[in-house]
Amino acid sequence: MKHLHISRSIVELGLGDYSMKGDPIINQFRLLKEIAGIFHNRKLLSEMSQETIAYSVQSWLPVAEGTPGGLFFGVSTIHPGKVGDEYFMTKGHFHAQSDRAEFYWGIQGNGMLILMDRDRNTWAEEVSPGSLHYIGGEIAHRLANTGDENLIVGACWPSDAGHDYEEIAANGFSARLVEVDGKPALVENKLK
Ligand code: S6P
Ligand code: ZN
Repeated sequence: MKHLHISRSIVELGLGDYSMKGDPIINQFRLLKEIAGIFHNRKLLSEMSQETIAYSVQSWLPVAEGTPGGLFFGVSTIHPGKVGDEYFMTKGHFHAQSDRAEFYWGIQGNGMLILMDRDRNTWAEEVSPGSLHYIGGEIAHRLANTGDENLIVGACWPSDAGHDYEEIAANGFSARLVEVDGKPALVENKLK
């Protein structure tokens, strides 16, 4: 950062598919075998190809994780597919600093943002290109792809939010998003 110096940004977004390009980009892939526990029908899942990529996440963390006052940026791509009648989805999490909020926005494809509060009330918002979603603090969030193409979703969240995956890993959401009569529906999920 030199005085009077002009440069390009170090990260660029491909506005077609929103792929992020640049040095500091982190690429993560979640295979079915790594997230098996989130799906209801483990037997069906065990008969599917375990190496299938369920979703990938590109992120740019311009400051160290945990830094107060900074922002992180990410693009999540959830692949189309189902385990039985349950759509491919992300693990889902609360934020570790649980009052930290987040924005999501739909870029490509169709899906649902599944939300759950601390009292385990669960609801969902439809995600499609241009949909914008404010996820308040204390709200667990998860994306599911209900279409037949990739669901691509942008995200921006505070650099000190962190992730708490444990509560969802232990108890799940209180509802599952499944296909009923050809359409997505939330159905009650009993505590394990
Ligand atoms: C981070 C933000 C997203 C998710 C991504 C994958 O706070 O909500 O970048 O990390 O959608 O979901 P998950 O639940 O596997 O982290
Ligand atoms: Zn989050």
